[in-house]
Amino acid sequence: MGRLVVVSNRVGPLKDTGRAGGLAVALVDALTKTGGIWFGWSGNVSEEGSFGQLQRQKTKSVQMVQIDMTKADYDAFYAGYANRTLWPVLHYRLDLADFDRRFEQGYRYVNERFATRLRPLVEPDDVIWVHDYHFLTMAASLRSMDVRNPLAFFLHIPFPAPEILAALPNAASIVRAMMAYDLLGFQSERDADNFRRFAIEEIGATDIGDGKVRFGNHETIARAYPIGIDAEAFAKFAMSPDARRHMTRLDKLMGGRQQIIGVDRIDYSKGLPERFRAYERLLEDYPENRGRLSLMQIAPPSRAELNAYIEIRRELDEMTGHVNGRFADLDWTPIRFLTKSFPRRALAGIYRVSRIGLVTPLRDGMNLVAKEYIAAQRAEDPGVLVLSRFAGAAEGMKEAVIVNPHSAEEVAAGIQSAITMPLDERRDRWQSMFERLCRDDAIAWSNAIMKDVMAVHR
Ligand code: ADQ
Repeated sequence: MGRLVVVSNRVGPLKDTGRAGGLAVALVDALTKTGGIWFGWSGNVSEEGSFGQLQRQKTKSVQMVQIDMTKADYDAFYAGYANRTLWPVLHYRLDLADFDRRFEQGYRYVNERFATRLRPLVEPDDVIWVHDYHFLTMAASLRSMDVRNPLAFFLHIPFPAPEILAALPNAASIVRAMMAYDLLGFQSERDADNFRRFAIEEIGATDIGDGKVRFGNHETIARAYPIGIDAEAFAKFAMSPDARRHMTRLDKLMGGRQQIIGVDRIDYSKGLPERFRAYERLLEDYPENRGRLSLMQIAPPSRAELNAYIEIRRELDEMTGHVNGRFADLDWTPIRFLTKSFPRRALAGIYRVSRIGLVTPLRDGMNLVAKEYIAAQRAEDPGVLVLSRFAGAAEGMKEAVIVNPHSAEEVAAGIQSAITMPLDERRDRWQSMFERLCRDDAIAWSNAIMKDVMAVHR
């Protein structure tokens, strides 16, 4: 295999800043192995937009190349089609989707423009690996520019059931464009299956078995490649001095009480209001937890310019006030709601002192917090993960306490079973999950995709 060319909406960081997610780490590792380019949007809006200078930054074998967007591109492509149309539809939220025709035009245009700027950078032996819902139609653009290289794609978010996707205007045309990739990677078997079903039922592709579909005379692999984390590195983070400092501070604050931890970007897919309601239900149905078990929710704001996000934020502030007003005592605050970011080592320490990891999205591609929580636990006295059945992570973490996030009763009962779970059982469940996380880590994930795209392209 030649160099790797990674395309994603945002690029980098190349160095472990302590803030980089597992994804950046996995990609940097894959990139440094072969050398290559990481191409994407600079995050800046300018008058020249994608017609401006390429912004290059090079470290040893990896080059970051970024371009701007115009304000019009940003509105239609990013704030529009990506975040107001695709994000809700792919998370099964047709009620929140905005089907503005100009968004789709802007989206296709930016995919085409990015392909045009990428084209001259590509060498004949390169493998191109495109990421996420921002660039579903990029392969079709690249192929029309006579790019012959292997083309892989990974979707980080869910791929919905065909019955849902069919509501998206021109869904069939978008999926036809996706078939230009040689490999389409999804987070879960369910997602891969949804994609193949749509391709077969709605655009007349043929199922040729082994997770492959044929459209025209082109074969595409459409399989699940569940993303992993660097579990061993994260486990080490949890023992770092920075982690210890946060643990000591929290231990003091908790004074022998126990804590549930939630960590999510503020987003309607994460089921945060439902989670707060479930915690309130826990205090109602299992009053022995009053004064003994608090919920710490860390939720940095994201996409704060969108109305749907402003509303959740307001709702969560209100609910925190309501639950605390109802149950707080002199020396006990039931919910602590923090809307800031933490360095990853600090976060690892916070996971480690928390007896329960509460991950209850209504829909989630994978959910890396679930994996990080397990990686950060103490082997001798691990906490328990309470996990939504609608997170991709649930397919590979069957030893978690699996719950339906829509049911406050079920989540409350799940938390209660976690809090009363005997040490032996906690250890057994944790051990199986941790071993699997170490084996199916971020590197294994990118290797599997690279291996398969090379094979199918040949
Ligand atoms: P996200 O929707 O962002 O990712 P997730 O997988 O949970 O969701 O990843 C969030 C990352 O941000 C985690 O690594 C977490 O530690 C970090 N993070 C969150 N809050 C933080 C805070 N306050 N401080 C510091 N770090 C914080 C998308 C999909 C997911 C999929 C990933 C990767 O929506 O389903 O798992 O991509 O493919």
